Amino acid sequence: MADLEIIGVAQSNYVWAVRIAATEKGVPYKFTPMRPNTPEVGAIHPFNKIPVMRHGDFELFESKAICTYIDRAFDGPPLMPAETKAYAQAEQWISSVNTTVDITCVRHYIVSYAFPGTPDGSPDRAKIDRALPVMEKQLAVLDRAVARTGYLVGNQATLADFNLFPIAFYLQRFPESKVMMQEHKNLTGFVERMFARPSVQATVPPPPKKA
Ligand SMILES: N[C@@H](CCC(=O)N[C@@H](CS)C(=O)NCC(=O)O)C(=O)O
Repeated sequence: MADLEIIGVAQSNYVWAVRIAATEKGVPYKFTPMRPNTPEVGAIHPFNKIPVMRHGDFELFESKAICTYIDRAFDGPPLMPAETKAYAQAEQWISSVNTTVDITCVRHYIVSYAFPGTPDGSPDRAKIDRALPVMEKQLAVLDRAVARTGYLVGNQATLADFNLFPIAFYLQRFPESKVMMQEHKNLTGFVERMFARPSVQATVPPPPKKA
């Protein structure tokens, strides 16, 4: 069978999560750097987003679906808990992070620094300021969620943690979120613990190229 191919931009939190998942599973893969909104990505993803995946003649889009495929198609340590309630809790956190935390922390806040779309390229202050109070609440929730065991579910890392980690990592890079992260010691500890994992060390994205 052909190698797994993961396609996207290394710095994307979702691409990083998928690469961590493949590495945790012990699955070798070819990484093909490719931006969203390109014909190559659009040929796989109907909304032209990254990551996308190819395995032989099988193609897939959406990070969670890709991670699930990797978990089920290959031998290796399970990425999701076996027990039903813990499995559902991992699903719960993936869904919630992707539909709530990612929107505020990445799409509204980080993107307003990294790709502001302002006439002079300066950060989109209005959008950042609107995101901050919502982020405060979300980070407090996440801090409480990892307080007991250091992981979102159970006492070992699951896909829920691989999915959250890139977002929490990037939040340490921007001014207001860096301070917020420092105020949430459980979440900071989570980032440190995850960052030390070989799967994360093997997939740390290079700094983004200057435009
Ligand atoms: N729900 C999707 C989200 C994918 C997504 O939003 N990817 C971003 C990069 S992190 C993207 O492709 N953005 C380009 C765009 O929306 O035009 C997933 O989990 O894969």
